[in-house]
Amino acid sequence: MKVAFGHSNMDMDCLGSLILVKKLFPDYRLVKSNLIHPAARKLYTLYQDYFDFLTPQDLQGETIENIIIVDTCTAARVKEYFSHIKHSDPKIQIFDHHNLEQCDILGAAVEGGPYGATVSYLGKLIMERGIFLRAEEATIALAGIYADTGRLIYENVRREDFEVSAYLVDMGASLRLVKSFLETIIEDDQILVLNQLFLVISPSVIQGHRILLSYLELDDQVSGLAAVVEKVMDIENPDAYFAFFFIPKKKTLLLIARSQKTRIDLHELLYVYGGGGHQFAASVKLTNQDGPGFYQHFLAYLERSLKPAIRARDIMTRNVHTIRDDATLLEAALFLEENDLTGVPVLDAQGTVSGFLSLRDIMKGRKASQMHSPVKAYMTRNVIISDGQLTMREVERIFYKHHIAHLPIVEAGKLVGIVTHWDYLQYSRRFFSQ
Ligand SMILES: [Mn+2]
Repeated sequence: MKVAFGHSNMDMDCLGSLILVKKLFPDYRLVKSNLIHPAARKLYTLYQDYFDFLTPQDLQGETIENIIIVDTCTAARVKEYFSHIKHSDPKIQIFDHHNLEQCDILGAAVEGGPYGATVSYLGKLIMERGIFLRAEEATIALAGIYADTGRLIYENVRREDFEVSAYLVDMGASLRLVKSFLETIIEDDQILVLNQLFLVISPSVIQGHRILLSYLELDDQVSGLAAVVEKVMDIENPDAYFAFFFIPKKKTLLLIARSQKTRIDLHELLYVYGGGGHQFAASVKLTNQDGPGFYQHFLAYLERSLKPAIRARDIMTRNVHTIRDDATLLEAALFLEENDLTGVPVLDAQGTVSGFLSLRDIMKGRKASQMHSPVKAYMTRNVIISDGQLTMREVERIFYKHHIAHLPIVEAGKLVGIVTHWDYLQYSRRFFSQ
């Protein structure tokens, strides 16, 4: 017998990968996990016939020659299947997009790459072999890519994710259905928790990061809490969110964390407590806990452990071009052109920033035929300046609020740098909101 399965608690990438395995390797039977991830439950319920799954229990007593594992290379995540596979020495082939070097499934051949989803890797094979898919199969597969890539916007996205998505749309994948499968807040108790969270979340600034915290006691376990936390994240847009859920009667504490800054590495932060995940999403479950006590303890830990946020001084351009306020507009125009600038801080005789001169100001002078007038006659006098301590969020706000493209940074009365749109965009591109 040849079988294929994914990790326990199957998600949509897992299900999408399995549907493609079935096309690529028709002589394999698919095996389902006894647990379906809440986010994949709707898709699974509606399409279970297409998979024609065996259960892990069905493997009992069978001789298994070949196994394909999708979407994981971690032994602990496929234990529920192997505990039923006895008296077999199967050849194992893995298709995955996680950290393949860390594979701990012994003797397995590992194939894949750093794609956004395992579906994308298998989809490439499907494309290379010119295999056609039914609209239903294409829809299931596309849901897998969209789920694992946040609709093709997460940092893990590669061009292959787009290529395979395009192919799946060609094969008739329904974007309308995919969208409905991606809706993660489905259950009434999730909505209830969402509403309760808005009453208890407290924003705070730790090491310059905007951090959201919440502590909520629940009567019992609620499934799909991670989706609720992500919803809050979407709406509130903090740098990171730490949501504590405590079930007093079970003395169980669940901490779900999400971040959108590389500087706040959640895996690293929660690893200490035996939890983990990855950089931007991690969780930890603790038993035998005093809920409020742990919450307080964790706050102190955060204050100590968070790396300070990037500030204006870290990204500003240091050697700032400036112009004296007694220079003529003509000189200023030439100066800007020579240095390829759209604006420049103006200094008075004492070297203090007294204004800002932009191309627009020069234009006004040109229209009035006043190019021999001094800069100070046409410069903008109410310059918005700041010190280097500003966080990136504050810089961004100043740009929007005052419609400016240059922010001179002044410390102890001296101009020490300037932050422009360009600096900000460079930083966002390279560091993704540090
Ligand atoms: Mn995956």
